[in-house]
Amino acid sequence: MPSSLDLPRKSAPVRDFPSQVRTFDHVWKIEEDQLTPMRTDDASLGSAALNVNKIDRELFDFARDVRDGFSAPLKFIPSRWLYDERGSSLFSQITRLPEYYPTERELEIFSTHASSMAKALLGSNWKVVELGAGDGRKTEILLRSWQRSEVQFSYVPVDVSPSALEELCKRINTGCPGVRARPRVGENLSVLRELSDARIRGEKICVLFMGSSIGNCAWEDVENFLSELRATLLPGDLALIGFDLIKDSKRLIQAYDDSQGVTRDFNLNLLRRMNRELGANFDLDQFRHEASWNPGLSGMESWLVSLRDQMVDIRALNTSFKFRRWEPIRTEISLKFSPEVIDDLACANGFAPLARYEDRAGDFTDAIWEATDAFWM
Ligand code: AVI
Repeated sequence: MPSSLDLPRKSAPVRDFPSQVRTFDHVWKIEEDQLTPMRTDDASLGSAALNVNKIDRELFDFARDVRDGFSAPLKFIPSRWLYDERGSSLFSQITRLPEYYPTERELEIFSTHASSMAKALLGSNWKVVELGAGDGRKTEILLRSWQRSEVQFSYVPVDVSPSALEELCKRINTGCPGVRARPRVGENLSVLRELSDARIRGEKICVLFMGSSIGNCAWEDVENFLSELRATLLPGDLALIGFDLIKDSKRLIQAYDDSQGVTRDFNLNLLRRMNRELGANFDLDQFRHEASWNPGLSGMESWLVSLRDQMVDIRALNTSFKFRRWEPIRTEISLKFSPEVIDDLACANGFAPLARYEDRAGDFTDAIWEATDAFWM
């Protein structure tokens, strides 16, 4: 996500909160008030109040992004909002679809090359920090191999969703006995900054950012994210980043518009979420999922296309938006990378590319970069 940049999240927002705060009336109230931040340090507020605060912030951000995105000439919604609880579960299903190759390919890369990757970590003490931690399928393979290779590390998964982290930690604690996961709830880069500042003498950080989540934004946001990432690290720290490689656009379109319609449901779920959380009245049958390849962007784009002229009310914003017949809303960008661009991104942002691993079909790559000392903000 732009600038403070925490890229789109693959997890559900905070749960277990008092249900009455999840109403559009509440959001509207904080819209009017310009969101006066609540104190989070007041013990007398208790944990329920802290949860309310988090939910307020999340809903406020959602309402603001919808307002801004629907007011733009080409309507868009940032893709982080695709991941409510149902969206996260649909994304999990997507990763198992035959057309959606990236997850299987990255699993193959880790199964084949994790022990070779371990060589870059031997001889130091590491904090392995996973940003936007997923369901742990890939992490488990990687960490188990690094354990076998006798890499010295602790593991810190970071996510905005406590429930997603809980699931992940269960998996790692069972799958990798001996690795103690120390989860941290929060935004990727702010947590990473805290961890980096608090490191003990001699400890190095290895950031994991898998699944090509780095591609879910505009190119300038990729650059912003990488330079901010580098600014949180010290020379000698490492980043292991997954990139989906550029390929035949026909395959890409199938991957983002699968035959079972799971990606369609995933995309349309955004309208369902706006109805539920913001009091909108989208008719899901009046929008169509489309996925297109944009060669000028080197990226896939996902859209929701209006099938007729229609007005939609959004009570949280106390306003209505007009959608013309065939008018698109952009809901996601998934950039695709070439090996040269990946190396250029490293060098331009204060990293030295150390190694790159591809799956046998050449669909996906994981790059290991080292933070260099020649970097100034
Ligand atoms: C999470 N992210 C890397 C996925 C992607 O490929 O851009 C999200 C996704 N959207 C539709 N299918 C998968």
